[in-house]
Amino acid sequence: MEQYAKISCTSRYVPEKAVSNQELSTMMDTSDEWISSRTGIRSRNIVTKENTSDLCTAVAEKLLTRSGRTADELDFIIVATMTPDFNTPSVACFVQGNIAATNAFAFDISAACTGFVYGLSLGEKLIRTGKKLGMIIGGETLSKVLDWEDRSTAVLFGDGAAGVLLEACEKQHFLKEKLQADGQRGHSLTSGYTQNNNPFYTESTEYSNFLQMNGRDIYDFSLKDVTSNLLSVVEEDVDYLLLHQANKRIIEKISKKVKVPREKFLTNMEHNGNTSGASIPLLLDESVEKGILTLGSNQKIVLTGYGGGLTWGSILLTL
Ligand code: B82
Repeated sequence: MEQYAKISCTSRYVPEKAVSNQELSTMMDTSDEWISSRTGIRSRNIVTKENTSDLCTAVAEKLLTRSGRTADELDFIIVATMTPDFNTPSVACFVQGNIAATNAFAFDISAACTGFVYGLSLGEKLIRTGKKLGMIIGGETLSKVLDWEDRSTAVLFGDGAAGVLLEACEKQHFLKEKLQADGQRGHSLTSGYTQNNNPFYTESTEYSNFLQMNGRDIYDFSLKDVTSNLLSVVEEDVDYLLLHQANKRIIEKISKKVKVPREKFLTNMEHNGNTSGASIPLLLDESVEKGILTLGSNQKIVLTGYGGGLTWGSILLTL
């Protein structure tokens, strides 16, 4: 019998310290009015101690507690992140070790704000081809890659992690998807350049280690390429759309372009800021907690990620 995948549990973990726009305005030349009118962000949570693997481990532990599953039942752990603790080991391996998921293989996905959507798509294929249970987690500590002297980027991002359990079932929940990338435009959003310091190397640093973005270019990308991607999967009877939470203006514009009412687009950038790979699963778990979304309800939703790479993609699924 054919085997399908479904999301059977969600969870999230954000660090304790909330930083308001007001607090940021005491540290740099900015204001609540400037940030909130352009982005819809009022507050974000920032780590004071934890790294990405700590946030993701908390998410994984919650997923196990909530679902009643045990770590040894897991076949795989996928973490979407652009801010791993190390380049190696992966964050997913830290999580695997921390929860002792001894039967799971584990790896990270590097697809910036699209990472969770890429990871969920891949996880679904793993289940369709025989695996029974996996975790897809998006987790970031973007605060460590921000230039805290640059008011144009430092105010936009936040830290956090969230994820889902993906399990085998008999009904098809994943209905459509379209994943895309354009490496030729990759330099419009970069982070974490590593300078080569080997004794033979003669080039000097060309790129910043900090997160840098060309706002205008990626804004135009989100309105043009992401809109057409979303149009290729969206259906008339879709209940809710969960887009990457970069900026409320992007969501308002895309809503008009795809002619889907703004109320169907869920948002939470107001209190989380832009959490890159964590933004979509954070929105998913918060919406489940609020009762807007219910697992097992058959609600039809679209998840759309877009960001560095450039990468973008949408999945249409039922809960
Ligand atoms: S912005 O360039 O300052 N701008 C658009 C002209 C103001 C509305 C800006 C700001 Br502020 C915040 C975010 C963006 C943006 O376009 N972000 C993204 C676009 C595509 C993919 C990812 C992102 C992201 O920020 O994660 C623009």
